[in-house]
Amino acid sequence: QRLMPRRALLSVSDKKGLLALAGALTAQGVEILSTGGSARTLREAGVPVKDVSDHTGFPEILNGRVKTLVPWIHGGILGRRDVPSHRQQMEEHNIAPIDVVCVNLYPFAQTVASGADPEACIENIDIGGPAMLRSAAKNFNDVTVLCSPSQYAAFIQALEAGGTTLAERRALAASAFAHTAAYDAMISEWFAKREAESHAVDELDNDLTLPPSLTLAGTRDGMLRYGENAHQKAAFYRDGSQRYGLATASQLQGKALSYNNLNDTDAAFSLVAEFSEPTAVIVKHANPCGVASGASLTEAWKAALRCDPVSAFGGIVAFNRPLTGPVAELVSQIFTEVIIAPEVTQEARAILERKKNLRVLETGGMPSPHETGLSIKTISGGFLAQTRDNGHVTPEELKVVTKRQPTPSELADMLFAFRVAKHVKSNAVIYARGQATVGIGAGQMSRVDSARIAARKGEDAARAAGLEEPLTQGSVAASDAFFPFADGLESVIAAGATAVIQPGGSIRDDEVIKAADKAGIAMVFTGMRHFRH
Ligand code: 93A
Repeated sequence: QRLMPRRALLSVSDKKGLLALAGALTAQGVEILSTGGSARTLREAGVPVKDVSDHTGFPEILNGRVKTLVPWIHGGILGRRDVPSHRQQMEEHNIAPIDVVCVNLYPFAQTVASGADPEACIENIDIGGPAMLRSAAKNFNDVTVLCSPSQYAAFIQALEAGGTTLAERRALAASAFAHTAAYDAMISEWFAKREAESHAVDELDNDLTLPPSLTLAGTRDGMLRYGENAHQKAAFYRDGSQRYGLATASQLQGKALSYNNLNDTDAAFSLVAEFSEPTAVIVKHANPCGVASGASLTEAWKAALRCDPVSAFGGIVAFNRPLTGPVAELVSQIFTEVIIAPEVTQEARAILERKKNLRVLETGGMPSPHETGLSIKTISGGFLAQTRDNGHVTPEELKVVTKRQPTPSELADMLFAFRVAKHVKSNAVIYARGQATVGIGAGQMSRVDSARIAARKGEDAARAAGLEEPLTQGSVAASDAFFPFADGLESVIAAGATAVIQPGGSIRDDEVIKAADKAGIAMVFTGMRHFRH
């Protein structure tokens, strides 16, 4: 049984096929109601049309956000013609039945695809259209619903045949619900994507917020897995200030560098860059545990490792010469976190490749230890900035303060040890012999403690090497700052040092010099201090 409509509501964004549809309806004597733009199109084409606002007695408001969301429209669509109470209530409230609803929705997808701003996308979320489609589809018993121009032709044919059948209306209802479901899915996807994006941005921002002054100093090279500890966020910023160094090195292999790796590797490479002879440095917790120069890197490596083989486990190793196969072979005998060198030969690479996790960095050259630069350290509520410690003492600047003059070899070792001291956390006391550290005492609150720890390291190393005499016997000692009392000096004398290098400048220098003379050792003042904290 076909149902001939008496009233139709046309509200379409896509005006395609609209005039043909309206013409067919008009030909059957169907009254046409229409919303703003659709009504205008029809009227301009000479199709008789009644504005929805005239029909409802209620204007389109809120820039069209509320055009059809009124009882005179939804009541007209949803009211059941076969239920007397519905008919009665419709009459009571002056609600005229609407038998055809033809709607196509605001072009949300096209708006998004056009790259429109979010506000425009949101304005293109159709509310009234889907509401009418769903009302009409729900009441398919009495109402025909059209949601796409592709459905018009069949509908026009049905009209000409006396109206739509129930089966046709039910099929159209199914299409309408599928259409609104797909439409909502599109919107929900768009929201979900935006949520995910905004969370990603939030996360990045919350990850690490640096004072703007610091952010300007460098470009963030990406987040590190974490900071010094797993609960700290961290990132590496490069400021482009160095040509050959950690920041410009290429990583040849191994796991990603961690915050502590970077910090330690920087310490190791800055220290090894101090020396012009082939030199090896092993660092743990940003302090060296072995430094040595030699005729070859092999010699240097062996001597550096001898200083503290226990601490060297899991260390950071730096060289100032191309890393060759034989040296790579030696280094791979102990567990190492990072190796950094100006160059890594093909032979060395092949050897190191066996250790999958070992991080190997090639810098392409050595930085100058005299480079200027800024060193920044944060403190609560701000940061401290200073020029980097690029100071160094030449043999001519040394002042011998004892009766005994240092021998040329003592002098060479003292200069070596003082250069190492510059890279050891204060209080630093270093024993060296034959251009190799033999005891390093770092980061103690008392200089005497640093001296004792360094001496003990020399004893341990000797024991590990199967030697009777501690390695500090006959060594030289370097102190990063002056000895405030004679006790520190007495401690290094007790460890077997025959010559001492220190800045001098204590008000008790006389006492300290007297103790040196009494022991018959040589002592030189540098006039330059190398605190490092
Ligand atoms: O802004 S709406 O969500 N609120 C409404 O009340 C409403 N009624 C119809 N969108 C509404 N429409 C939509 O307007 C239709 O779905 C159609 O896409 C469009 C037709 O508007 P016009 O006839 O003014 O071009």
